[in-house]
Amino acid sequence: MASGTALVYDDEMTSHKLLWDDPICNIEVPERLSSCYELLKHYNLVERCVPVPVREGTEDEIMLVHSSDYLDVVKSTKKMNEAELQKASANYDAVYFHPSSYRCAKLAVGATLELVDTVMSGRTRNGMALVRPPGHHSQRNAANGFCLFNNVAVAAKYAQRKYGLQRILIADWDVHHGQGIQYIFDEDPSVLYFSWHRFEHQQFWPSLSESNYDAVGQGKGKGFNINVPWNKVGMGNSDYLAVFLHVLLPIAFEFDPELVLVSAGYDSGIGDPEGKMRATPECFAHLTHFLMHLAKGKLCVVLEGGYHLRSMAESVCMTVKTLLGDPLPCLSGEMVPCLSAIESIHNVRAAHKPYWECLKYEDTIPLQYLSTRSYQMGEAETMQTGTPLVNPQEAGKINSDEAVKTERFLELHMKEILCLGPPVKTAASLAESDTHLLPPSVQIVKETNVKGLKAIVSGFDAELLKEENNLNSLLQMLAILDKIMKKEVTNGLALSSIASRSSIVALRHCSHSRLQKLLCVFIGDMDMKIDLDDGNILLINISAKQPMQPNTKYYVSLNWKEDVERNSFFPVVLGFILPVAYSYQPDLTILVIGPNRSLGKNEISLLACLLQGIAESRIFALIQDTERELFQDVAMVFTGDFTPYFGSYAPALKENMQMLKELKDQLEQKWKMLQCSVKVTLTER
Ligand code: Q9C
Ligand code: ZN
Repeated sequence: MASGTALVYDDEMTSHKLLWDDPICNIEVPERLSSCYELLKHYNLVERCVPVPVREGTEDEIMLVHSSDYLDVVKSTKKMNEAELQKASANYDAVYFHPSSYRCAKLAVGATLELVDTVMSGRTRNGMALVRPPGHHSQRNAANGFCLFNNVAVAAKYAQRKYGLQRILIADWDVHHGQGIQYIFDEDPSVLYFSWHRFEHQQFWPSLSESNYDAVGQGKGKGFNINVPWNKVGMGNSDYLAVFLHVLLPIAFEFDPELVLVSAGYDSGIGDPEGKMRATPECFAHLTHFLMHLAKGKLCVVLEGGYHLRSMAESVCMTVKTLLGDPLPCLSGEMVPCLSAIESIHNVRAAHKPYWECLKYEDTIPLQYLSTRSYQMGEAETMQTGTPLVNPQEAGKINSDEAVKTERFLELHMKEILCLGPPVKTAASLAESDTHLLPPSVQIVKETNVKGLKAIVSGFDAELLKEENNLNSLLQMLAILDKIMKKEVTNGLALSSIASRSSIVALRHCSHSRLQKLLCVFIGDMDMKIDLDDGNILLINISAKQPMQPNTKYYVSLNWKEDVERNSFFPVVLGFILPVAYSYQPDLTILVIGPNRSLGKNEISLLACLLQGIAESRIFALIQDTERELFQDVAMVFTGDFTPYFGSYAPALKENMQMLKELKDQLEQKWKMLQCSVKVTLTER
């Protein structure tokens, strides 16, 4: 399996710059590139990547997307004087040319194609290209919004041609709509294009009606264009997360891409003067982490916008760190999406319902009228959206203050969230004869000097300690948990002949230590009850049996059975388990694979992978000892040696979807990340 992260960069792309005064274009500066690279060096991330040299994209490659007439126009600018450059620039919206623009634009295309080649050939698993000028606004016959050639669109066409790919996902997290990409693939069902963008009911640049949620693609491409309009500024981590969990990821897993390209603009990050959003750098770690689980990990991240130098550079570093497999910082802030974001999500899901199985049981209608009305009415909604970053009256004078404020915020914030991964990622315990099951990087734990086991156990399961075997495996399990809690390792796993009973010991042990909150996802039959009233433990039990207790905020039982080649568990993980887990914000996750597991390998690896996004990636898996193959799979997932394929999307039974919906309805006021639709009642006008 491919490993390693490519970094494609060349400082020659800093030679493209604005030569005259232009208040619109003056933010697209060479330092955008150099400051990202400098910070990557500062965090020692450059040396951990595989360096990939850039090259020029050829004319033929550029013409996969652009007309030869347009190519000639851009080419002609290399010999122009300043007056001619200005005149050529004025033919387009928000564009400047420099004598080196043509060369840099060709390098930006070539850098992106080199990244695709290293990932598609398996020389690296994933990678990032730091390029300028950006690409996603440029069109077949036009430069637009600082973009000359459409780097990512050319890369998609190139990957289709060279590697015969049938399905490519382009995820565009830049704060602007990449209308250029939308136009190029509008009728093409082989490229799924997703973009969220500041829209403000079409008031925001480029102010196109085709940026709205109802532009779903055309002809054969219907359903393969996803637009999420942001109708307010100030969107933050929970809003971005909600869109990934409730819109992009379910559709993307159903689409099942063979390659993922990211139009990675960081103007959607905090402090950006264009975006005015609030997502903090670690949010990009989480977005990256999600996308790493599609297409067997084949992920190419390509820089687009980003105009607050520090914010962008920190976010780029978070992206690269995550590509490298480092543990993720917790997503900061209250995990509650705002009403305007939920409205947008609702509308996109409604618009795409005809095209995607995963949205089939939505009973949604678009909220065009409600949305417009509350936009005009304002008050109630504003309260839930939070205070705007900038008071419009003072916007001009505050702008630079705002940049400085963000700078100071980030100085502190990055120190707070910086989690240096321990040198050994994974610890495990198992019998000597079984050590061949584990990848070599796993630390085998044999220590058994844990104090207080008797005290933990004797109160409720004295029988447990009578057998020597039980005692040893319990002690080893607690030693691993201690290592995780002391941050000596990031994650761990253990086999147990009594997984269900051991899990109770693990939960007790952890809640007696300094940890505040534990998430336990238990797959299989639980044979005992535990107290969950204090909120220290949230237990989700997935079992084929009927639940023995009624569902509450901290005890959720999901009656689900599944063990097939294909996978119908995506809506459960993305639409329920992860929203609840992210809302809860645990300090540690315990995944138990107990007796009579009702899920198969595909569903369990999906859970093991995605649960690594929470609790700073701290996770412990306790696995019934009859499940050696699963133990091996989870070990490979935890060390990061392997990105599994989770099986192709299969529709779930209608009654299962109904049950899931009822559960979401029941809990969405308690775990707010579950919200993905606005309930319209007849009493509302
Ligand atoms: N009144 C990228 O982020 N703003 N391009 C134009 C006109 C242009 C952004 C405002 C913003 C272009 C790649
Ligand atoms: Zn942008």
